[in-house]
Amino acid sequence: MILHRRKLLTGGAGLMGTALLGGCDRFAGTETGRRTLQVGEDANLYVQRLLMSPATLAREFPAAMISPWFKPNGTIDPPDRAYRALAAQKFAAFRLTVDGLVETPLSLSLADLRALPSRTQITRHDCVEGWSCIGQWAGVPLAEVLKRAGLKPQARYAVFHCADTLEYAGSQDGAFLRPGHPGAVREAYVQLAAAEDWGGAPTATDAPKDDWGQGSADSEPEDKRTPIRYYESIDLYDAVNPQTILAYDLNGKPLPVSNGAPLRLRVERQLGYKQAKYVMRVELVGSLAGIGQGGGGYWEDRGYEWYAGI
Ligand SMILES: Nc1nc2c(c(=O)[nH]1)N[C@H]1C(S)=C(S)[C@@H](COP(=O)(O)O)O[C@H]1N2
Ligand SMILES: [Mo]
Repeated sequence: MILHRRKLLTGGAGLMGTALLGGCDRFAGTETGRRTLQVGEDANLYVQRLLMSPATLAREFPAAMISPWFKPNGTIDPPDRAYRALAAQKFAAFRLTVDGLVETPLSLSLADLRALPSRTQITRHDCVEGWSCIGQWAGVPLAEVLKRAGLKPQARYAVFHCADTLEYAGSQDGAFLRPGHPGAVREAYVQLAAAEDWGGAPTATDAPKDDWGQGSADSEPEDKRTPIRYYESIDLYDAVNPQTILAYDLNGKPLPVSNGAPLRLRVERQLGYKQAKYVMRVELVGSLAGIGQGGGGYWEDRGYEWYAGI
């Protein structure tokens, strides 16, 4: 099969926008193992090759094995006013931004996302801190979103920008809210809430709740501090894996706030901290150097592995 470079680069049809996916069995297995996309190589060609080889999938489980309760961890109730204003309106005004190295930047409502092809999977979530839960996730494959945006040839990574502040840059006050490890995020919020008004009381409870519609519609006040919000990234190899989805449902219901409402990443062959919750923006970049401190994620910039394979 001959791939025409120019054809693959034209607009939104750039990624997978052809009938190439059928009848390519003879290429199966030629792309084994992980390989990093090289400088000067075209993201579209790379992605085409990936899609022609069998995907490595995480184990999926029967419905009977779904955990009765999916333990929320890290941020469970973002205190950020902009997020709370969205939650107060049941995320009616939510828009996912897809931008960076794409041909067509997108702004997608929840209805837009639900209208795209969907995938449902029952998988096990493994937190780096030693607990697991099995849940059923439904969402739109990230590949479907990228197909509509169209990758520019220089794209190498998808970066997920989240709504929840974990700390303030260079601020003494930020020390209140600088968790030392993922399991400490919640306690940090509780301490911060006691120290100042965050426009809503973060809770320390694990109780599952139907929490859409809560919060305050107040707009974010002027704040001279620079919030550092949660961020994560994956390479294109994981981005186009069929199990990599932007999930909007957990166990057949819209995601609760505690598990990342209204949209969170599932990248099933990696650890819990890669599963970015409260995703507001997917940015395609050529390098992670300009993201946070360059490690590719909030926890990566604090010493955790970028490739958190399980
Ligand atoms: N935005 C955001 N995403 C996040 C976190 C967070 O604090 N903020 N914590 C991570 C960690 S350490 C884990 S284990 C999972 C927890 O997801 P859950 O709350 O649905 O169990 O979310 C990950 N994604
Ligand atoms: Mo975690």
